[in-house]
Amino acid sequence: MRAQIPERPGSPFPIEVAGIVTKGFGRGSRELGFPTANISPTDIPSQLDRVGVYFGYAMVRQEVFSMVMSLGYNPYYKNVEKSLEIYIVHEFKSDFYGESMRAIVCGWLRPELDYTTRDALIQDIRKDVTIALTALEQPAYAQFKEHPIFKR
Ligand code: ADP
Ligand code: RBF
Ligand code: MG
Repeated sequence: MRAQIPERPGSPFPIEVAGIVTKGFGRGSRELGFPTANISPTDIPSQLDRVGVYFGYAMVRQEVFSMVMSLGYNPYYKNVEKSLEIYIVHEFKSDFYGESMRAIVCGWLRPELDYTTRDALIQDIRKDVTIALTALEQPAYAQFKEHPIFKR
């Protein structure tokens, strides 16, 4: 089910995302233990035409962190509207709703899946984080932490 992560990012990556962090249903932190910073569906770049789970880097408050991203309809929750949500691998002391976020999407992890239990979804997100952090250690991916969109 999970695709092999290529040694270096290939087309269409890297893809830039930028927007203001908006409110969602509040389930990420409350139900899953993975808060996700959502951006408005209108800020979803057209190159991101495939729903699923991705990884890369995201910047908030001038600092760049590793991230995993979910794009789509969260089949486990049967959302009607498409969402783009980023879990940043960092413990923040406060929320950052209304603040700007920029990201570089470096690669694809897997399709969005439905699950029989919430625990199974949580386990898969944990695995996504581990795989993402390993991939981002490779120089071909790590270089995007210094991407020009984070300097503007
Ligand atoms: P919502 O449905 O409103 O997006 P979440 O439960 O997903 O609610 O929480 C997301 C919010 O939590 C983000 O908008 C951000 O302000 C905050 N937050 C705190 N820590 C993180 C983190 N590590 N990654 C992403 N968002 C975080
Ligand atoms: N939701 C799903 O319904 N199916 C998934 O496969 C799925 N994968 C996710 C992977 C990651 C890395 C993250 C951060 C979220 C994922 N979600 C998935 C979205 C999750 O349901 C959503 O973040 C919460 O509902 C809070 O909005
Ligand atoms: Mg969220």
